[in-house]
Amino acid sequence: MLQKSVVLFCGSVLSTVFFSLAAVFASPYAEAAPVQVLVTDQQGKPLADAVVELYNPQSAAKTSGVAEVAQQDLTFRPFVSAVQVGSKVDFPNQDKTRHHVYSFSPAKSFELKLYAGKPEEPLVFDKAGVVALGCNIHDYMQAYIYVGESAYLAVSGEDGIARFNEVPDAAYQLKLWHPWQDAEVAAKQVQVPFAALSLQLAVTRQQKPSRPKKGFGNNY
Ligand SMILES: [Cu+2]
Repeated sequence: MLQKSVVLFCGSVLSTVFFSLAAVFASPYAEAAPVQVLVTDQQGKPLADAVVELYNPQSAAKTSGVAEVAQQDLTFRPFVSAVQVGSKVDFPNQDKTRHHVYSFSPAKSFELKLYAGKPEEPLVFDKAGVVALGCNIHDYMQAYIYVGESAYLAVSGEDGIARFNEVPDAAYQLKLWHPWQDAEVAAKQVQVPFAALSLQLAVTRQQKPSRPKKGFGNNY
């Protein structure tokens, strides 16, 4: 009888220890939830291709991933991507033609001669900043890679919404960037979770770069 109560006692102590350990390992965040941010232009119209970064010191400690900027139909896809510092980016050429991808941006200066079906090693983006991509063979080809410090980065879709799968509850600096923005935007302090967040950004809209129509003097 005595033995049994000792065992029970030990069991409850053990489970208390495990629960406390779980709480320690889960720290500093208790909860994480999906987060959505709506980005609109100065007329209130949804703005696609806007990068939203949620930064705090913990967010920078996460591991980085792999991203892809393909060349397809003589166009970079996607037009805007966002990756964390230290991420690898692949540049697969899905066209039959050759591309010569380059960037002169201080965050990453490089050039890649890409042939169809011949994969190159992915490049590591190890400096925060915006990397503007071009192609030496097709002048109109343009794309951007936003290299952020945080693991929490999202690019808005055609509906203007930047979607994050899971962001731990905490205070963040929200950074907003768009290739067509009229001016740099100051970072803004936000607290996650939030019910709804809508941001307005003044841009000068342009045509998204894509393969020129036939009959305009091109012979690709
Ligand atoms: Cu090209």
